[in-house]
Amino acid sequence: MTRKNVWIASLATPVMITVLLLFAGSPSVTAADQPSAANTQVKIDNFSFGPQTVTVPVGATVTWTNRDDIPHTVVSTDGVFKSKVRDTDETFSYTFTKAGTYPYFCSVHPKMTGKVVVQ
Ligand SMILES: [Cu+2]
Repeated sequence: MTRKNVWIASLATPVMITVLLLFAGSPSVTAADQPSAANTQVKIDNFSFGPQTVTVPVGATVTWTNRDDIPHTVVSTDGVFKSKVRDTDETFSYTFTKAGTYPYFCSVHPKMTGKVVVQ
C-alpha cells in the first residue's frame, strides 16, 4: 500500500462503520411492514377476482393480474375505470384518489365481479 492508500483506508473504515451503525440503529419499520395496502394486488384466476373485495386507503393503487389462461377485463360498474382485454399474466392498474365503493366486473364474463372499497 502506498501512503495515500493507507490514509484513504484509515478514513474509509470509520465511515463504513458509521454507515453500518446508522442502518442498524434506524427504526426497523419499513414500507413492507405497513398494514396500509398502498399497492394492492388482485389476482384473476379460475374466472374469479381474488380477493373479491379489497379495502384500500385513498391514494392506493390496485393492480389486477390475469393468472387465468383466458382473457379477462376489469371494468368499473360505474364507469370509473376500464381495462383493455388482459391476456395471461397481463396487468391493469388503477389509482383510487377518492373514497367510495367501486364495484367492477369482467366485461367478457359479466358474472365475474369484485369490489374495491376506498376509505
Ligand atoms: Cu373474464
